[in-house]
Amino acid sequence: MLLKGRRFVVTGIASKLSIAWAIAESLHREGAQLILTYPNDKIKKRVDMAAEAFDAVAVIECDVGSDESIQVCFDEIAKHWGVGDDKGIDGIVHAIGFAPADQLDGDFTQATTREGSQIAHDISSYSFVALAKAGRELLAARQGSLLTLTYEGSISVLPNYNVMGMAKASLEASVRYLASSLGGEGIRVNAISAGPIRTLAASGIKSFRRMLDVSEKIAPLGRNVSQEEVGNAALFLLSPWASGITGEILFVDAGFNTVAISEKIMMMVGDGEQ
Ligand code: 0WD
Repeated sequence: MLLKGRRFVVTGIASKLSIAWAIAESLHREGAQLILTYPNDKIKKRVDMAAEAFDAVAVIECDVGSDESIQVCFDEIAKHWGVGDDKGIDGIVHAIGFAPADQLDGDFTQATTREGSQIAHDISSYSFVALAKAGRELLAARQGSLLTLTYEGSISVLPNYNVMGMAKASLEASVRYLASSLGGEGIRVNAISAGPIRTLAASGIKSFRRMLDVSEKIAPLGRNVSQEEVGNAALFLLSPWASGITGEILFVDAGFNTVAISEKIMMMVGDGEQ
């Protein structure tokens, strides 16, 4: 019960496979209270299921593409956790990413458009800053922290990840700027760079299955990571055990990012023998 009595807002649950579902599960296991958000009525049912499973305090609409929706959501959060001597929240989880499907299919130079790029950056990157703005006062009241999810595509090229690589690079920069901006108020800001995991968002990336196969061959652990492993790392970063950590991008990817060329890769390209 590491987080008994602590309060977290979790965004980005779209199904039981969502990374946010596993994060909520980890937080709940350790006794945390949760408020879950959903972007629209289509997703609400699934978030209601999570709310039941994790005994959530409330389920609130929050479309991060709209400042008005974010404001209404945080007004609602404040009704639960913004009153009394112990007011405040201990953490906000941002597990949101989106780019139009045509942006994630084919040659980067050809596929990327101005509109696609704007949408990807708005929903996948700026929205983290928007949540930080909206939650600032409540987070400061309890020295809370912000956590987002990023991917290796921000620093290295992966097929079809395209404009999402740009958006994730921007998101990671925002982690550092937010950490600097909010550190004086005791608010920590971190990210987990997760290895590839089969979820709804991932299925929008062309050839994602093949990427899963290849990445498990390259990763030092010889496998991909699970939602639960990301959930447990999130639990650590959101907990008092990580009180000295901010502005950090923590890789939870079975070591994939540490490899440039390994013996295994040389074997794979038929170059095993000297
Ligand atoms: O391999 C993976 N699955 C990885 C995912 C590896 C590394 C990082 N990530 C990241 C994603 O980029 C994302 O930032 O983890 C985060 C969570 O993604 P997920 O768990 O893989 O995907 P999913 O279960 O689909 O949840 C993402 C959700 C949306 O799902 P859909 O499938 O409906 O697009 O983000 C939410 C929505 O619930 N979302 C929004 N929430 C509020 N407002 C909005 C929005 N405008 N748009 C999407």
